[in-house]
Amino acid sequence: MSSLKIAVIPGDGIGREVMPEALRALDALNSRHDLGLKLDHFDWACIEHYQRHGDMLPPDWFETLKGYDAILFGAVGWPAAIPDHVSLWGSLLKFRREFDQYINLRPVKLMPGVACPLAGKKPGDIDFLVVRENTEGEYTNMGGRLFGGTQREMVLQESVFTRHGVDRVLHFAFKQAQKRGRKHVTSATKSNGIAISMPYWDERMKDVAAQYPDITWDQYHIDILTARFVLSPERFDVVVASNLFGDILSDLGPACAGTIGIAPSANLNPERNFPSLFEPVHGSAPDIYGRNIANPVGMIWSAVMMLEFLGEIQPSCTTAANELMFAIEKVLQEGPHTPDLGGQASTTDMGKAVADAL
Ligand code: GGG
Repeated sequence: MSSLKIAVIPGDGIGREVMPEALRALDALNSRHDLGLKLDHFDWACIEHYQRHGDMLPPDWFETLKGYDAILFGAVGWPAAIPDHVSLWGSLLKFRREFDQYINLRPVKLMPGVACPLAGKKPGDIDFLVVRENTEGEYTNMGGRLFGGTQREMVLQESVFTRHGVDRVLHFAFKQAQKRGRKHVTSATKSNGIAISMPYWDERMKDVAAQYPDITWDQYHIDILTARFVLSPERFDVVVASNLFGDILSDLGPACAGTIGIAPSANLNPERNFPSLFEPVHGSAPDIYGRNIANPVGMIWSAVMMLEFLGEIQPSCTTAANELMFAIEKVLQEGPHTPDLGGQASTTDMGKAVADAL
């Protein structure tokens, strides 16, 4: 059996606390199923690496990582030391762009055992996928500042929407809908206010949708869509959105489903020309770092998504993914729970409980 090379990057803040819990579960599964996972650790983060070298990553990071089968990533950001845009563009966004991880797949699900803040919703009512465009859109570092420090100060920020980039994420969303029960895609734009790029997205949506007659679809302006997420989340199946809108929706969705602490994500290069990256939706949360109270489930569930992805090349990983998901479900139902879920357990307690449930 060939080995699967995994690069482990805990990153900053609570990324360093939740990552060991995902590794605890992976270690158990690796020996039980002989998965052949070979894990290498990289301490590339704001504290230490940036402070010592003046950069988030070493110059040879691309060559170092490109041969890996997957990257397991914790979180990025330590704004007390490094501005957030410097750390994000210096690491996570480099991975997404240079490894062409153009899909950011973020499942949103109300799980049994998790209290829903929306009145009357039960498991099954909230179960959709956010498909976020991940390499272009509003996330650019193109633009500039003119007349700095004067009354005429002016700041410009460009967005980029290419036909290639928009079409491929729309096709991916429709293909995901084909695998699901309700077979519906919702597109998020803001075409009345953002008058060039968003009508273009709508135009491509109409064109791509016509190629999937088995899938129904609709589109909303992002403002009313956020209201619908809160008022009637059961209407959504697959939601496809630009980089910024997808980021916002994939924080709002898990918050509607109880906690962002359990939300996973997969940054995919579906063609497997480069490694894909798996990370919790939450960030580094400096406000709670060091207290061992972060929910480890978002990180562990991201490891499930990694195993599912690897399962297409090594079937034993699919079995392991199913077992790990089952263990997460058990702990969400029975506890112990971290404070975001109303409990008093530590990150370590909850992570150990997931590993014990395997
Ligand atoms: N684990 C995810 C993480 O560190 N997120 C930080 C963040 O702000 N990400 C922005 C993004 O996903 O675009």
